[in-house]
Amino acid sequence: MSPAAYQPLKLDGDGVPKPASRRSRFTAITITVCALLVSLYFLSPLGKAANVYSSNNSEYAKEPVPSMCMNTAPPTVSAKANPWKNLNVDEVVQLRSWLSRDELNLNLTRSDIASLSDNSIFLIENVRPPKADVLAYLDHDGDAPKRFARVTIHHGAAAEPVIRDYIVGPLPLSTDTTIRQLTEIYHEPDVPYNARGFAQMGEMVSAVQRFMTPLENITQELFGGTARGLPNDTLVASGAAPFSFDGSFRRAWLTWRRNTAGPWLHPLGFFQYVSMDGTDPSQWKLLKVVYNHQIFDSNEEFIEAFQNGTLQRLPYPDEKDPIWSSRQRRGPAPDLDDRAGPRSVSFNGLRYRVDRDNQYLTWMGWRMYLGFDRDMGLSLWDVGFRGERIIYELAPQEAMAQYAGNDPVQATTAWLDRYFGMGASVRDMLPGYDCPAEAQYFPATVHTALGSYTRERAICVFELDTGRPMTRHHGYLHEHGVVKGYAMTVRSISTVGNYDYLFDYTFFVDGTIEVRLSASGYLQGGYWESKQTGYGSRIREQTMGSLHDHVINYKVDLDIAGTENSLLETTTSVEEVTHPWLEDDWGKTVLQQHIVHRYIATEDEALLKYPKNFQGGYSIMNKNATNAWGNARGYAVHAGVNPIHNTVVGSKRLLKNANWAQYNLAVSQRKETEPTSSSMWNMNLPGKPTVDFHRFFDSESLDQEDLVAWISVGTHHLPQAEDVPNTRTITATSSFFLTPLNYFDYDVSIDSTNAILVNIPTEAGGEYTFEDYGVKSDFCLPPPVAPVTYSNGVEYGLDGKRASPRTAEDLRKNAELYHRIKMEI
Ligand SMILES: [Cu+2]
Repeated sequence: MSPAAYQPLKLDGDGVPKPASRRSRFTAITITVCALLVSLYFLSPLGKAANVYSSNNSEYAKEPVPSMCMNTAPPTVSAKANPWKNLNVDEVVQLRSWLSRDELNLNLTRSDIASLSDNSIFLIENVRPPKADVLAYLDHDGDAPKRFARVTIHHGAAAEPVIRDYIVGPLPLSTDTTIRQLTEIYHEPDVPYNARGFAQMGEMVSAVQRFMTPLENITQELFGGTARGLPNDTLVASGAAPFSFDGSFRRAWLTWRRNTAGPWLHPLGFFQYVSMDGTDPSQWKLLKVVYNHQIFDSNEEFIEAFQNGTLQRLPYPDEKDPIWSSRQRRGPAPDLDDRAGPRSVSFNGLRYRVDRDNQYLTWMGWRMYLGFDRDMGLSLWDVGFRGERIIYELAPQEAMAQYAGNDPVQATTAWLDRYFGMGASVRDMLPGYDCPAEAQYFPATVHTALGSYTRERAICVFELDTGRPMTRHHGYLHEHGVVKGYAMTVRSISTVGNYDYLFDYTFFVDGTIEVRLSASGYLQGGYWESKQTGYGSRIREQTMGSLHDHVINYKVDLDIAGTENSLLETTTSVEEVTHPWLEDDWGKTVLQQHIVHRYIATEDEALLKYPKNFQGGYSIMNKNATNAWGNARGYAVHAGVNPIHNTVVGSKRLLKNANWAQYNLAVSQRKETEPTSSSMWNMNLPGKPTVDFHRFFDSESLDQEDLVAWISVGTHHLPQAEDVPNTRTITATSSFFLTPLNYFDYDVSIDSTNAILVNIPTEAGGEYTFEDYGVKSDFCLPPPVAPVTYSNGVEYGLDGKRASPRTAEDLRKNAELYHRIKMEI
């Protein structure tokens, strides 16, 4: 039995709780019964009053008992219609039907039954409207921007199969609606078919079955498992990317693993290199087999070596302790860990307002709209503070992970996870675990080739006492006090195969924003043997974690006092100077530091790294807007945790498709034709990327122009035993801050009334008094924490009708195979 979680509190006349004195078992039972009765009263229609104390006739009747906290829903706010809201399911269904009309000659086959040699729709979603239209709408009461859809079509039936994007609109569909190819945002007008995304994995099944069936007896003997396409298969495969260099081929290394909890940590050291060239899977070929550093050009050669005894074998897989790679608890729990930990409760009611329909929220002077898309999930728009826009768009762009190792998969893997879709990989969060118990949730709807789905808990919002003062000082003349360190976080989590990405946007009362990306989930484990030394760390008998870098890029379209901004470089250097007043014992010179400001004139100088020792930094300023002290107003990019960039530059598998990863930040002129630093096809086109980031930088002026900062975060991931079972978000995390730089005339957090000012006694030995600006925390009974519930969301077929719930096996296939090309055959 656990000890009592807390001692009941007595309340004195002014409602201040005091620790309980002696209590008998009888009185403890009595107060429990009283509290229950009072709670029932306030839950009944009679008990409407909030935050008042009540009493009854029992022994404890004289002691006030708090009522239930009544207002647990967030206050509302009414925003203009969200210009970035995604299309709804009906609109997408209507668009599919509109696109299928004969007169368009698109010759489309339903995506859920299309083969690779058919034309089919891969994606339909909203187009983000031009900024000028949105600003006219939001700032000048102009018309709502016209809505358009972006449509991605796989032209598998073309003589030269190709992928094309189209713009369809305006919406809603009418006789004015037209379709045209979207090329202006890409550096290559047509996307090679070999760079295509996966709609479903069926195309791989038959091919891989051909490659594995002849090996059934051998895999049983070497690995204790088989992959025959049966429900009880014990081996699963995963492909490594990229699949192509320039679109002229589509090939992948498959690595085989045991089909158990956390299969990513159960590699077998068995690899097959397969060709997926062309649209006929029956023609796909097995090109190589690699096992224990022995290379075979065919299955037949491999079988021959196995049968004639020349195959040098790896140790039989370790099958002991199957829970080690699961998330089941193990080991003794720490002292007092049987008690639930603390949770925060907004006793006075939530302090942020929401407009659920428009996915809009405000908190402590902040405002923002939320957007959500297939490629990168959550994005923030029109982020303002104290009535002024600071950021037009804040959106992740791409997530890179480049590996190293002495095996065909780890040595060649370079993921760009936009390919799999951060939005498509968003999962419902676990209330009270992924976000604090009182967090509010926003839904997101994503459209895919096979239909649409809505997840109710795709985004959470919560306010938290950071437990650390925003500012404080101890002093004597109205100098002693604290401003509370409250923060509001907007979060979304995407599980892309083995990894879980936590996207956090945290807002502070001084005008600072922290953008943070944390990772958890499973390592992409490699097979441990001594030749892997130097490429990671052994984490189990036959498993290693492989060395890799993560770099994630964000688009930050800052608008400081308008759209005309400049890029300021600040550096501090050391100087030795002579001053006339230095005629003293210390000599005539002094060494000191010195600030140098320089505006960076053009994009040519704007591919940037943080200065050594962080002596200075970069900020977006408006030269024509000054604060009261004559300083240009601005926002600084401040490095947060793990301010790294990519280590390996120039590798062929990331040659030109993720050049932003080389820098901590880069600043370019904002253009409608350069909306994003990557594309879903970039992963498979390192030699000929659809979006070539370096081409944004073409000598254009950065002097009082609309600027975009492309800011990266990341981690050098040197895996270790503590990555098992899952990587920890406390160190596998990276962030940057956007913080006011002479934007205000003073630190505006001092305006907060959630603060205290200490008055020292006027007489010696007198009592301290406090100014708390009338803000007092209420005392009410928070509602019980609701039991955890979970949902996989609502799925819609291509016809817009709700699909039947999936079985666990089907859910797993649908999630994992799509995102990490994991196949069960
Ligand atoms: Cu990692």
